[in-house]
Amino acid sequence: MTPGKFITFEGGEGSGKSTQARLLAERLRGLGHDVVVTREPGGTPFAEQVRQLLLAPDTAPHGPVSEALMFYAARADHLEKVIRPALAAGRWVICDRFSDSTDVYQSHAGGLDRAMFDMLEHAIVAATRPSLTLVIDIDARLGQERATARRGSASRGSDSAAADAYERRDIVYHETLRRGFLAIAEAEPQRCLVIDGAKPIDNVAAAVWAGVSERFGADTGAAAPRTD
Ligand code: Z5A
Repeated sequence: MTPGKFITFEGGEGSGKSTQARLLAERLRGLGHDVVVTREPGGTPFAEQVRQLLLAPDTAPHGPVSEALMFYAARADHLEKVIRPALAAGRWVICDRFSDSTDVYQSHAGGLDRAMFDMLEHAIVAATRPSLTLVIDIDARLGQERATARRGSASRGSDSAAADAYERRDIVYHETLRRGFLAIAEAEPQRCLVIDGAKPIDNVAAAVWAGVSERFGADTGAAAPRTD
């Protein structure tokens, strides 16, 4: 057991994971906590380079085995250099996607052999499993609409507006992903909490905070609600 708290956000494209990871970190910092916000693939210079390789549309698609090996190579570096040191130092770690994304994208939707996923997870993640996973669930079409709208505004202000290798896949694929995340949450209710991501941002943030407060109780440092 490490003294820190490990929280992951999972869900489909455009579900609002990054927005909610940022808002949760702000709230925890406001209570005086030391919080690391990170993401996968990414979180270290090496893992960010792997991210570029994996998301580049011109070299996609890749087979599920090569994808899984790349995601776990990035994850091994991320765990070693960022996540485990932060948890050992008692910090809160909030990660935008983690192993459940490999389970869903490469195994559930991509056909990666279950034994290979389990082997990689056991060898690389081992005991560093999240204490809480917030699955932000939305209709696949709504997620795609949000991602498309965001790309539209990004194209007016940055150079990263093209759809990546995963975003380019069709709606049936994105619906399969949604079912994959919900299946994990159903199988592991003690770790996972499903949040309705179709609601306005503040409502989703309130549901996230309710889940975090319930899971970590007094460790959040928030005053208990008055009952009088
Ligand atoms: N992948 C994989 O295959 N295997 C793995 O092991 C891992 C990843 C770790 C990169 O992930 C890709 O890698 C991903 C899976 C694969 N592919 N896809 N698709 P990513 O996290 O970088 O990409 P993403 O899922 O597409 O993230 P995203 O598009 O950035 O979505 P998000 O983080 O869930 O949403 P957001 O950025 O917070 O919000 C999107 C927009 O909606 C934005 O304009 C917000 O202002 C808006 N938004 C957010 N919440 C709301 C609400 N509640 N109402 C209205 N509008 C909202």
